[in-house]
Amino acid sequence: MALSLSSIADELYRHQTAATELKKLTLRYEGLTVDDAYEIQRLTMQKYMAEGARLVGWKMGLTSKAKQRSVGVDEPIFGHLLSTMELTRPTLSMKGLIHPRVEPEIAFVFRSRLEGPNVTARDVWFATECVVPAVEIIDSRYENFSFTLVDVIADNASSARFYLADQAFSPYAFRLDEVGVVMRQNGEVVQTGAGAAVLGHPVRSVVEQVRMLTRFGAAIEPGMVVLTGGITEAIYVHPGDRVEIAFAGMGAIELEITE
Ligand code: OOG
Ligand code: MG
Repeated sequence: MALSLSSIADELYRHQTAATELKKLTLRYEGLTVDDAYEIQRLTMQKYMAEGARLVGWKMGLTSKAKQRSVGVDEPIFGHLLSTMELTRPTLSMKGLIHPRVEPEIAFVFRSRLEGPNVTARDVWFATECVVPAVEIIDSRYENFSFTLVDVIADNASSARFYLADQAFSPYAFRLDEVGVVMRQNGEVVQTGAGAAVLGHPVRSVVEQVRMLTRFGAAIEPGMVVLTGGITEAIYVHPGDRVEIAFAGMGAIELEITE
């Protein structure tokens, strides 16, 4: 089995780097488990790291009911965030992407390590340096953006790019569950939501992240970022689009989509 997981990781890596779609793994390989899928994810990410990418954090996904419903998967998942995925300016090039979608998120940045099965919200606050409005660009490598739980985990939870706003905030500055988000595409309101969409409160997503990482022998390390999960449904974007995401009291991100 070890051999075939690594050949599946090779296949995903090829599709991720070439930006080409593939057929769901679960249609082609029988009996893949969630643990297998996380192992495929880890093996795939190791290939990027062997080429110089750094692990800069983690992302939670499918933490909101809207997102779970839209993809037909009813439990949270996590993925790796690599230095090569981070945008340093709010401009998204379609190069290297298949059918990208954009979603608003709250990011946490940590100053101390978090690990263990029994981490509480209190531990998370104590370890948090700041919170930052963020946008994630997801780009499932599966045909039609359609997958099962096992498929999406293997594909690093659809991670493609992410961007953190310039302004960071004290974790105590706002009730993050009550932060409202308005997403506009070319001036038109396309999604609205509030932080509470993320497991009731984004801090719960970090608690869940640590719990899941602990199961796989990993942790949140000092300096890492965690994306807590889409606050609204993700929207498809195309070259020439301007996406504005306003976070009440925390400013806005204006993302420009180019060829
Ligand atoms: C899976 C990734 C979901 C989120 O924030 O919920 C995600 C997908 O929908 O492709 O990143
Ligand atoms: Mg996301």
